[in-house]
Amino acid sequence: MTDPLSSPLLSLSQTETLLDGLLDFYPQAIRHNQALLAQLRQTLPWSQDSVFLYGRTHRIPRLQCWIADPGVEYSYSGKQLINHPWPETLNRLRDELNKAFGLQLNSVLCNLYRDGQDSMGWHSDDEPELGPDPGIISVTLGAERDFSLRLKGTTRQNSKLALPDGSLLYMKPGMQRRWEHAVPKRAGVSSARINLTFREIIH
Ligand SMILES: O=C(O)CCC(=O)C(=O)O
Repeated sequence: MTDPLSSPLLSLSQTETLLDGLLDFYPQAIRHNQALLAQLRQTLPWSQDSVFLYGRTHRIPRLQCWIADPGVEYSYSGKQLINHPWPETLNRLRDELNKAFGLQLNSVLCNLYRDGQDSMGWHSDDEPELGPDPGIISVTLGAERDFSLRLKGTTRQNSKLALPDGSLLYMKPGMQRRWEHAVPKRAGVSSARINLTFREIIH
């Protein structure tokens, strides 16, 4: 029998362009999303890491796992992530994304939001390892959560987008220079969400 997860990318035909062309939203891009979520939740080596911020160590409010080609390393908030090898399914998805978007993605940061109490604070993906203008692909599996956006230098949310199960965002070169994003807590969400941000680390 063919593996139902052998080709996870479904369709990139339905798209909405936001933030003056810096963000493309594909609401239904991934197939077998529920099976993929269950497989990744069970098999990835998730951990709740700590970061050093404002002079203190904090446990992050979610689980995460860093997967990358050998030797590809990444740190944020003073913490170097442990590099894990590609599972078959994510490697295939990465290959499909590279072909579809003309990128050279060599890593993926996986985040597991166990329920609506897990979250991610305001930031932009602008670490030096990503180069000055990265293109980043973000895939959502499971519970719908809000993706909040604000212009750098402002303190209030300017825009938000609800990201449904199986959706994909292409954060294009230029977006990380101008915009910050966050995934706030959401009351009433009791199920899990996995987010996969595929990145190209430049050495
Ligand atoms: O979970 C999300 O949609 C956002 C993830 C994110 O911002 C990140 O990995 O840097």
